[in-house]
Amino acid sequence: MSYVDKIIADIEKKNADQPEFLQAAKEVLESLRVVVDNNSKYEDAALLERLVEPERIVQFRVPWVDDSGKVQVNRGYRVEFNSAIGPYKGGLRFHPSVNLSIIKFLGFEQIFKNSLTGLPIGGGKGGSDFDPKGKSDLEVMRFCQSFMTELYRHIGPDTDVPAGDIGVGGREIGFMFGQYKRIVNAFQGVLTGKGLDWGGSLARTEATGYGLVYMVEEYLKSISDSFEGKTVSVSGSGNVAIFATQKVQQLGGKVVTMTDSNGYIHHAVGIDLDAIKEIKLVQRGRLKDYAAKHTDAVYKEVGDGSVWDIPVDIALPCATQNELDLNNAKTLVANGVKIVGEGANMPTTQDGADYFIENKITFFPGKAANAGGVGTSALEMSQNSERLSWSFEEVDKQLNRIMVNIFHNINDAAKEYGQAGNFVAGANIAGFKKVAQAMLDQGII
Ligand code: NDP
Ligand code: 2IT
Repeated sequence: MSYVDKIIADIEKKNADQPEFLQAAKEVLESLRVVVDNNSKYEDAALLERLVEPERIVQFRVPWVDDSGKVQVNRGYRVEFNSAIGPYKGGLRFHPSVNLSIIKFLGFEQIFKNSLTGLPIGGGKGGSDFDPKGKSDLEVMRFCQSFMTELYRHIGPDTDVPAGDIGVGGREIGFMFGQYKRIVNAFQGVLTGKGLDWGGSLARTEATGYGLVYMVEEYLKSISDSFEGKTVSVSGSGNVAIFATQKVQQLGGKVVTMTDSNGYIHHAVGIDLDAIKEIKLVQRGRLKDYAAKHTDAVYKEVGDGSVWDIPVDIALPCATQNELDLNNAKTLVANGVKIVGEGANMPTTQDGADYFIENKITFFPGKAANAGGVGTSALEMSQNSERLSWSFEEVDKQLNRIMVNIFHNINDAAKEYGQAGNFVAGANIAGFKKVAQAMLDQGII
């Protein structure tokens, strides 16, 4: 049995109840066959056994009081997966679906993503099954304060630096930062995605969506093409989706779809992004409200077809894991899609991703394509360390450079290992090699 097969059998046995973690880990391990199966130094050091086991998992109770005076209890998590190349870094997700499998898959992906940024950040992820939807600001604040009252002892600016993810934006980061500061009595860069007046970085809000589009743009440039005139579908209507749409529009493309957990809109003349921002960022409302105001847009409830039925040149899934399956992939390909770029983490199922690659669709996996968010978080950490803030143009330029570099690194790695054009293999191999070498350098830890 090969080294990789042995590890896959092992993780399947030990984590049988964690389908998302197994999906993410198996994808990476499959890519690593060409690296580890013919070089015994990895097996000799039990490198893969260590890589798939988090350095530390924290799970805790989060009690809080709702507006009616009733005590509520949620579950909190932080998975500190790998610190070989820097402090643990990765977002916090607040969504009712959150469980250990989801946090472990996200933490595992984060190791390789953070490595690809070229910046010194390890991999971690956390969150809670708390649902911010329908909660008052004060309920969200009480939850965030309680969450941080436990989390604070596990994190620190040189130890573990959380940020946002689904359900965690500027409001939640503010409440958590305030509570951390109050407990430790120090103003530290312990979270990223902070407000611009208290240690946040310009362009962090835009970074994930912009970065995704910068990567696709660099690829288009490499084939002497551009976004000009391209039709694009985007899923989600949160942070990543909104700023991916904004950058596509700036570059001359037309985004025709967005989704939320209730349904999707198809607006053939192009999405009115100001209206989306008003509904989603100000009113915290639903996409259905968009269709009410734009009578030429079509709104469909979940279950009534799919956003991926709409013919486009480029598809950018930016909502959540496993939102694009094999059937969706077949429809997109049949309708002529040329490029798929993952703004979300693992939005494409394994068979869907395989189908794109087999059909020579240019497919950018999330761990490469959405790395601009965490990359800019690392730039926020640098600014906090030097107690300075850089201009929007400076941060945006560095973000662009990070994404361009990732594109070329994953492209080169895919070629070096005989899989030209397979950016899943390229991202997994390039991300792994740096972390693996750091782990080898640091001994059996
Ligand atoms: P937001 O909470 O801002 O937005 C999430 C969007 O996705 C919303 O439109 C939401 O709809 C939709 N969504 C979430 N969960 C589901 C679900 N289970 N089914 C259907 N729709 C869903 O999150 P972000 O934009 O920050 O994150 C989106 C994706 O990007 C995630 O995969 C995240 O891990 C990834 N990512 C985020 C980064 C960041 O910097 N924020 C960085 C890198 C990756 P609704 O409002 O109805 O729930
Ligand atoms: O998935 C991700 O990369 C994020 N949610 C951002 C993490 C971060 O630390 O900025």
